[in-house]
Amino acid sequence: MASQHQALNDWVQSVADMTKPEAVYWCDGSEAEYQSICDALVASGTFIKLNEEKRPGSYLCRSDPADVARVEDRTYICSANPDDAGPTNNWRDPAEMKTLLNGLFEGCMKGRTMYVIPFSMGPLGSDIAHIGVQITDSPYVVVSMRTMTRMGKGALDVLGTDGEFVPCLHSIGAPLAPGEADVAWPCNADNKYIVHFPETREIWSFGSGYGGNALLGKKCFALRIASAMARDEGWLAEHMLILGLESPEGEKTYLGAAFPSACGKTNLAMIIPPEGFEGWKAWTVGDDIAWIKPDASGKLRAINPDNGYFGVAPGTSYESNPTAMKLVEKNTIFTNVAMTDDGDVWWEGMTKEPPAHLIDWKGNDWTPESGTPAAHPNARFCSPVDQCASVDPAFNDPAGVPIDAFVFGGRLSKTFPLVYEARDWQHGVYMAATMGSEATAAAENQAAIRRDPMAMLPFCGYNMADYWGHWLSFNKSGMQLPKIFRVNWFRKDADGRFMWPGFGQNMRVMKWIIDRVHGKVDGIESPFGKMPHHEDMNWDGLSFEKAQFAQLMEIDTDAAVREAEDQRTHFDLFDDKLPDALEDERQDMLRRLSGAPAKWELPAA
Ligand code: TSX
Ligand code: MN
Repeated sequence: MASQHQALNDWVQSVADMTKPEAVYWCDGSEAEYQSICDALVASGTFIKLNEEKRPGSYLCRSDPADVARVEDRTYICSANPDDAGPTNNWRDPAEMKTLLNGLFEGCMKGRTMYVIPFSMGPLGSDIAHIGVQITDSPYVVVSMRTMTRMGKGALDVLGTDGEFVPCLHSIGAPLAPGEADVAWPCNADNKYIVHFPETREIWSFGSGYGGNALLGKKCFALRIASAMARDEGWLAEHMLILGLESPEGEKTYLGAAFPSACGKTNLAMIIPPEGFEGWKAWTVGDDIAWIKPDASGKLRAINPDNGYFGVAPGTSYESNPTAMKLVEKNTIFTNVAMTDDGDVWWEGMTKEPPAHLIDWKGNDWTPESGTPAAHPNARFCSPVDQCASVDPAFNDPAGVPIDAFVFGGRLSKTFPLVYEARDWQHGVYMAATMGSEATAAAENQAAIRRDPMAMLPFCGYNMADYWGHWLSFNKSGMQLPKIFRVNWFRKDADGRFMWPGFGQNMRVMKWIIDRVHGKVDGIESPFGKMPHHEDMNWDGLSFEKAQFAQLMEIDTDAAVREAEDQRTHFDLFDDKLPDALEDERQDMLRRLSGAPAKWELPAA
């Protein structure tokens, strides 16, 4: 046995007895180990080595076309009481689910190697970090976990002889009979189960090799299980990027920001200050997940539990996110992107003109006339954090970084201004609990908001209403709470054009936010919350007139009332579990709107 930890060794042995692999291998996390597994994946046909000149140290992997994304309808929260999973999760009885899983896992690794992956989510030994051990029969998962986590011997050392770890059991569910030939992406077509036991802090995942279904440290552990741990222990596990903004004077302010998918979260995490922000720097702590704990003085401190980026490739370009493009220049595992004739990668949105010929994500010839996407829309890059040019110097600081603001966003074409600030913590929790994005524009005049509270809808490991209660519970004496903001980069004018240039220009909004944090500017009271004066924003390098800004910030009172009424159907889902404070805030919002003019506008001076 390769560990000093008896309970871990016993668990590994019991899993081997159940799954019956051909071999058991303990990962040490070394470079040599990574390279030899990548070489084996090339030899077996799962990986294609990319052109060493164009994309050094990088590989292309094509998944089974039926195994391309997280499977939310096959994702379960198994708590003793269904109320503890809540109406937004799939619940199953823990004992019944264990029986089902035991059946599926029996002999499921026959003919394969069972890998044991000790890993730390967060800096090794940090008080905010936690240890997991993933067992998997997928070598693709092993090399991806090495990039995405602090994996191997260091994690075992932290674990010692009796440390706590979250057991993460994964199988692709595709045993090999003696002599049976393998396929490039084995998985289970009939049975996929992504199962969480928050009360015993266990994860069992069966049947899929892809992303969040299989790299269990990320969504399964760092969000679903960790959110339940955080509830019990008084901290927060959030679906947030962490961004550090440094002024020319060297003052540094960190914020956490949560957005639903397709809002450009990774782009914001790697924002480059535009013209007019000379001397400013933006630093990336994380692009996806934040673990946030109050310190002894009541200040919230955050770490990024990840050690790499598992980002959506399509849409990423030197124009939209040069830092991400440089990040993936080398030592990157690409999954389901297209391959160029010279052994490099391509995806939709990378260049204005597509190449004349590609091999698409399914391995077929592709030309611009093909009429199908060359890369799968959920194609991914998996790259190590230290290749990110903007990585924050405090990325590995075990103490984390102090958080001064939380920012919540959505993709909303109407009604919602560019930025506004919560009146207090409780109002901010209400703003975050009601956030969401427009369901993709099918019927333009009836764009319903798909609610995604705190961007945690698919990731909260317990009842969402209790989660809101947990957020509200931070509002107590002795805490130094961050200010809370809502932003919307996606408002459109009557002609359907984006009213805000977005991308690097969002730095102007970020600067107003940190000026508010440091008490350098006032906010104007509006029915939604506090808003910036035009003259309190830095407009150097961008012509954005006062009248244009007023339009971007205006509130159509009827539309806002309809929004507040629509929030009631969202709240109704949670019955009597809904914290009273949130309904109180909704009523306050309606009261403010009842006293507002038909069209609320920023005051002229
Ligand atoms: O990522 C985006 N961000 C955040 C950047 C820090 N995107 C990309 C879409 C999400 C995947 C955006 N798209 C943003 C944004 O702020 N804003 C928009 C909308 C937009 C699109 C194109 C333009 C402007 C705004 N083009 C021109 O103005 C020329
Ligand atoms: Mn995410």
